This record gives sequence, C-alpha cells and structure tokens, in this order.
Amino acid sequence: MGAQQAADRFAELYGAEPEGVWAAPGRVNLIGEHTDYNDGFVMPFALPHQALASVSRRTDGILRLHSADVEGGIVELRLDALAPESDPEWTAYPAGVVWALREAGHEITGADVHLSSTVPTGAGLSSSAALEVVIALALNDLYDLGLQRWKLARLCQRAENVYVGAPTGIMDQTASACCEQGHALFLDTRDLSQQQIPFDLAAEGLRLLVVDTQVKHAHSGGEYGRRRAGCEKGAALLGVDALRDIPYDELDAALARLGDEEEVIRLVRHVVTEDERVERTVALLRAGDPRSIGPILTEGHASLRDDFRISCPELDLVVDTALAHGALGARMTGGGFGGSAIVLAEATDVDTLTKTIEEAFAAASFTTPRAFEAVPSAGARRLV
Ligand code: GAF
Repeated sequence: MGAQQAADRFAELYGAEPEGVWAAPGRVNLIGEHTDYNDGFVMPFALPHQALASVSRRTDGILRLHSADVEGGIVELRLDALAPESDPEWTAYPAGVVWALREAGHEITGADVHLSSTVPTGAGLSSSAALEVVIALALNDLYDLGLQRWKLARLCQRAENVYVGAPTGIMDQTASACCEQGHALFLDTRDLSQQQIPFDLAAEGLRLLVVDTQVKHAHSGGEYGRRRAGCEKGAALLGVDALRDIPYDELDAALARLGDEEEVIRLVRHVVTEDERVERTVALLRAGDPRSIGPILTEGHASLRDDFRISCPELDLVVDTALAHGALGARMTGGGFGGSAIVLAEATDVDTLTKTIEEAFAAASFTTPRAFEAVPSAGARRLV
C-alpha cells in the first residue's frame, strides 16, 4: 500500500483526510544477536518492508485503531483505560506507544489511526517495532513533542517491555527509527551512540539474501526471557553491570570463574564473542572488505546454535545448504526459535542458492521458505 492509498483508506474509514502519513521499516540484523540487553553492540539495517500509519489527532481521549492486515473493524480504546498487559491483540503495539508517551508526561489527547504493513510477521524482521515506531513518530510530529529518534525508540521499547510484556532490548526500535538508506547502523546499546556504516553490497557484486523459514516465533514466550535472565545471572556472578563489561581477551578467565554453571557459561561465551564479532565486522566494512565478513556471520550462527541454543532445524538447514553451495557466510538473524536466516553471496550465485535452499526444504518436508534480497533502506519518516 502506498501513501496515497493509505490516506484514501483512512478517509473511507474515518470520513476525513488524515493529517499525515508516516512510514517505519522492519530490519535485518547483520550481526550482534542477543547483545542488546547486555549493553553490547548490534549492527542492523532497515528493510524496504515497512509499516504505514495514516493518523489524525482527536481531543476527546479516544484512540481509534484500524489495521488493513487484520480481520475486523475499527477498535476504539479510552486513553485513560490503557493498562499494561491488558491486551493480547495487535492493538497492544500502537496502544502501548500511546500509553508510554502519556506515562512519560506527554499530552496526547487521542488519535484516529489506520495501519498497514509489508513487514512479514513472526519472521524475526521486527514487524512489531515497525508498528511501534511509526505511531511514535506520527504522534511526535502531530503533537509537536520534539523527541529525538533515540528517545522515541526508548519509549517504544518501554511499550513493548511493559505494555505488551515482551522483555526485548533496544535494537529493533532504534533500527526502525534511526537507520539510513545504504547504511548499516553500528549501535552501542549502552549509551545509544550510533555510527552509520556504508553498506552497499550491490556495488561490490554481492547480495544479502533473507530467507524466511516460515517458522513463526514470539518474544513474549518464555525462552527469550530465560536467555535474558541467564545473561543477567552471568553478569551478577562475574560482578559486572552487564556482560558488555567482560573484555574479549579476559573471556577464558571469566568463564573459569563461573565454575560448573554450564548454561551460564554458554550464554556468557556467546555474548562476549558476539560483541567481538560486531567489532570485527565494522572494521572490515570500514576497510572496504565486505566479502571477508562472511566467515564472521557463520561463526555467529554456530555460537547462537551451540552456545545460545536458539536455532532450529529450518534455520540450520538454510545455513548449511547455503555454505555447502558457495555462500560466503550465513546465519540466523533476530531473536531465534524460527524466523529468518541471512545469506551473504556473490550476486551471480543467488538464484542457484535460492533454488537449492528451496529444494533442501522440500526434501526435508519443511514449509517452502520465502527468500528475498535485503537492500539497506531508509529509516522511519513522514511521507505526506
Ligand atoms: C529480538 C529483540 F526484540 C531484540 O531486542 C534483540 O534482543 C534480538 O531479538 C536478538 O538480537 O529481535
């Protein structure tokens, strides 16, 4: 759906043109997985897939929400009745943002909203962050709140953590709010400092494929929270604020101090080595050597599979098949337990790789995966 179509649909639903139309993208994380709630480094980039919101203000304390992607009509909510973990439906994402803004003291007196999204859901590509950020940006503009992008991302994270009840980190919301076309975002999740790293694979004759395994995942389920709690336990046992504080070259000594805490040892090892992988990736991209990041992506997958234990047979099959047929590197991306993998390959190999992965899925009797090329795209913005 384009901006004009989104505005036209809003007018049909609510009987007047919207005050504006905004867009916020989904993201792919290149490297830096499960590091964001450990104060570590991440490196996502925005997808061309995005959520669109047509929005107008109201003055009567009512929030009206409609989604083109969900069966059913307009959902009407009273702002003063919004309460954390009270809504198991899609409406919790936009309503949670309104709740978080109001709770932070911003005067929001209501809104009419029409949403639509091309970000695949449950695919590890941040469909929920796109919904949150598009609403936050629209209300920031319409209510003239003057909040900076990183602050909007924080409020969206609060909506997701407290209102929706999913204990996620800050990566996805910051990616959607702050990414820039043609760049990957090198983000330090401790202080939210950002560097835009030029990332134009096409110019180098390379492609990054996203392969959505169609295995749906959810972060409000227990496994994500268990990994997070395990990391926090590791930091506490090692006497640091966050696992980010364990230097890579002191990892072995730190692990030795964890004694027989086997699970914590695996989690700590993943997080500390993953931060180092992000730093190595940034250095190689800065040096103009994108082909060399392939093996780092593959190392990251092994760490997520064996130490963090959040892969699944479908993700492993994408990675193994891609590597066996000439890919430069491959790994699962996002929260895990399903979702998508990324494959870095020579442009000339992409068609064969896609076909080979589809054949491998058919041979394993897995649902046909959906593959597409990921092009680093623009972050959230006003369209109309
Ligand atoms: C999900 C979460 F939302 C992010 O905060 C991050 O932890 C990611 O999983 C794993 O890197 O996308």
